Amino acid sequence: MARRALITGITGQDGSYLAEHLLDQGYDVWGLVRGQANPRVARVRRLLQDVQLVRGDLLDQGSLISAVERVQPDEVYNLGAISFVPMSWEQAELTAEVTGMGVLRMLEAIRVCSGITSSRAAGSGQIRFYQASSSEMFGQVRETPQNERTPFHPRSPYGVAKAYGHFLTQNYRESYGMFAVSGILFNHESPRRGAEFVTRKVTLGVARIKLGLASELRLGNLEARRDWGYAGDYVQAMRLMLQAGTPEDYVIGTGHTQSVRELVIAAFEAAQLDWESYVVGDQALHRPAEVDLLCADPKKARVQLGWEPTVAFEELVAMMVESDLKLLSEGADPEQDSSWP
Ligand code: NAP
Ligand code: G4F
Repeated sequence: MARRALITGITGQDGSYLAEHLLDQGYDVWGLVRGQANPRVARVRRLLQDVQLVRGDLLDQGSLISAVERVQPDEVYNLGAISFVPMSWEQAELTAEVTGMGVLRMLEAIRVCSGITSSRAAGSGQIRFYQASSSEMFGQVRETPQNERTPFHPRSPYGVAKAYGHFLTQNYRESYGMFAVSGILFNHESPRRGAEFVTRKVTLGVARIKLGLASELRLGNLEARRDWGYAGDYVQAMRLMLQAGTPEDYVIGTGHTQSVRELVIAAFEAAQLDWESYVVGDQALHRPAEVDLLCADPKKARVQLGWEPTVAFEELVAMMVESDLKLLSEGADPEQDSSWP
């Protein structure tokens, strides 16, 4: 019988790629959707027609229990979150509730539906749980590159909430014997990346300038460095973690790091434009506390899971510029959720 997966965050970048990957692998895929009139649900219905939808919200414990009871999943992928770091300063409490406490609610839904108590540990047919942890937890890094043993020093309410979810996942594994793991994923991007994140903001900005729809691109800190990979590669690592013999956490990244400035140069070059003629520094886009440098050590994932990234930084940036040029040329508005390449 096909394995059954429940994905929270199905309307997001990773949810879409993970759903496609699991469908390819023969899974029955269910997506948790929230809201009374969430416009992103229509996009999922249109582009992921084989995914079944179930209503629920990471803020609502009862809805998660009902969803798990209805779907009867073999695997749960918890990708739902407030994921935009600047928003976590503006709405710190909401971020803690969704990105942090949402993990507790999802784990509790699995525990209750599986009949697991402190005296009755998880059995062999248990639901396997994946938590979307983040390299933001490393924050002000203590060492470079960062691996599974690098201490955390989060620099935003988002990073703090992710650290809570990370340790809680570990705790449910240790307390109840649950197959509960975290993927500590470094930044990963794609043509489906939200327009608020810097890669997509830059590639959309370049496309608008190239097509004569804009004359400048306003950006914050150009010196921050990130380890950027391709989302399509990273969702494969999520599934591999849940197929492993033992539940363990893994760092997922490329092992390379580039600055925002290098991202900008690569994106403008991909459209044969001179970046210095268009990019404008904007102090308002700098963060109260910055994560200056992220660079993964993905050796454990390579050795134990056989996982490797396949798309290099320049290729990723060129792919995103090309996709945004096509979308805008066709008259689509990527700020609206109607389009999803
Ligand atoms: P994304 O595109 O921002 O998607 C976030 C998802 O969370 C959306 O589907 C959103 O659904 C859902 N969500 C928000 N509030 C919710 C709630 N109250 N209940 C249920 N779902 C809710 O994020 P992404 O880039 O795909 O990332 C997926 C996960 O990986 C996130 O947890 C993120 O923090 C984490 N992560 C991402 C990266 C990266 O570089 N992309 C790196 C490390 C970790 P709505 O349509 O309902 O708003
Ligand atoms: O693209 P970003 O907004 O991503 P950030 O903050 O690294 O977070 C992303 O990756 C995390 C994994 O490490 C995820 F957990 C998280 O959910 C999210 O997906 O910003 C990247 C860098 C920052 O240093 C920021 O200061 O780009 C810099 N930046 C410079 N100008 C800008 C801008 N970021 C944004 N969003 N917009 C700018 O105008």
